[in-house]
Amino acid sequence: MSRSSKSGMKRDFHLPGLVALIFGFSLLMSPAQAYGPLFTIVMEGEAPYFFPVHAKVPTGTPIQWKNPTATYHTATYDGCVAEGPCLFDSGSVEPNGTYSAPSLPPGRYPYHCQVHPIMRGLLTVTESTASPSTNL
Ligand SMILES: [Cu+2]
Repeated sequence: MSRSSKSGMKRDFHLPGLVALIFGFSLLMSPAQAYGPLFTIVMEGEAPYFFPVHAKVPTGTPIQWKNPTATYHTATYDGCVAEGPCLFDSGSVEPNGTYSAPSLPPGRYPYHCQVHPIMRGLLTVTESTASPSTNL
């Protein structure tokens, strides 16, 4: 399993900042909440297939898809197979593999899995700097 996008980490934190950082990372490990530098979307073998199925993140947040299943999946922006620009396409993400999205401007990005068209998700990148949310 490869990890990336740790560029937000710095070593010159004062102690409260360091504690906040560690707390942020522990929240990141929980699938229900994701604060901090990296927003993770989990590929799943059953509905809703992408979790959270509607991810809403502020612009600039690194976004990663993680595949803990035993089969290959993709996270392919719908524009890649329809008319329009192909803003992101993971290609095949192997079991236990990850894919990091390129930085995206604010907007709505419906995407799907090319291997399993039933797998559909929506990524919304907002202009605000509010905390990431899984709410609609
Ligand atoms: Cu799939």
